[in-house]
Amino acid sequence: MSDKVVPGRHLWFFDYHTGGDSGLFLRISRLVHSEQTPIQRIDIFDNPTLGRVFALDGIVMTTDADEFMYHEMLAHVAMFSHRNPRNVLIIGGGDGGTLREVLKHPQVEKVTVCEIDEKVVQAAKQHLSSGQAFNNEKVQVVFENGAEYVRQFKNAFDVIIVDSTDPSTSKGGYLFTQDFYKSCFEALKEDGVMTAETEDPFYDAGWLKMAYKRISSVFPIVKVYHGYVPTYPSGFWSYIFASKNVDPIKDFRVSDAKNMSQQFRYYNEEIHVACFTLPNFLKNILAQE
Ligand code: AAT
Repeated sequence: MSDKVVPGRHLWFFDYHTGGDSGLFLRISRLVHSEQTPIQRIDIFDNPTLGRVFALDGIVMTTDADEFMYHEMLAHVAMFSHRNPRNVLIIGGGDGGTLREVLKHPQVEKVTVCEIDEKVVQAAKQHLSSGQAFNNEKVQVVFENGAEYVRQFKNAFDVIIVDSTDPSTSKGGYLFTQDFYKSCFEALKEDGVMTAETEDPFYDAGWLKMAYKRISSVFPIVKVYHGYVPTYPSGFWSYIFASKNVDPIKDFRVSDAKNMSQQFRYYNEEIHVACFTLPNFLKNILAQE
């Protein structure tokens, strides 16, 4: 490649992985929105290959091209494991992607989104297609730290979905504590289920291990599953399913998932089962003390 600056090709975004010695770089073809909020830095820009990119504190949260992979896996593994998910709480997720997926389920009567940063929701409504999910009468939005908010509920929700930033970005750390998981356990009904994003098991295995240990100290059923998200570190993404007595395979509403399958671009009834099959390196991480 020439070392000359080509006009219009000089703006780049660098997302440093934890540790700072590897990462992802993306060309910016158009700057859309940048803002420092009291919580974090929001950047939204366009990339010719990935479409619109949304980043917080310099870390990619979503791109038009692959956000469906992440949001479908976070939402539908929980939603199709629950017998009748009517009342759903999403913690984080201010971009609206998880919300959009949850609202595809006809049983849903109410979805509460508890996002710590009001400015994320405002920017998403204005600049992201996922933000359009907030225009739905079943949705209630609360701007609060999810770890505080969830404490007030006992036996209230069918499904809780934790769509948080990583433990070192903005206030994501609150959503990886044992206290928070305990509050989620209590806020769930007896047949309730939780899913949480737990980062990549390659660069940040420590975070997954920490979340797994802490969730396992609170919930009797805890299962790690995985999916592919190309713009997240390593592309190999982990999630945790947790419940009091619901098993994500035995209790899986397979025919409902099959019937709704045309609405999804990543998730399907085969993936729902296959995603719980873990490679050995990942099993070993979870088995470590
Ligand atoms: N669905 C898009 C992907 C995200 S966004 C995570 C959201 O969680 C952000 O909008 C952030 O403001 C919000 N958040 C962070 N901490 C809290 C908190 N304590 N309470 C409520 N909301 C919070 C996540 C992508 C993760 C993958 C990349 N590492």
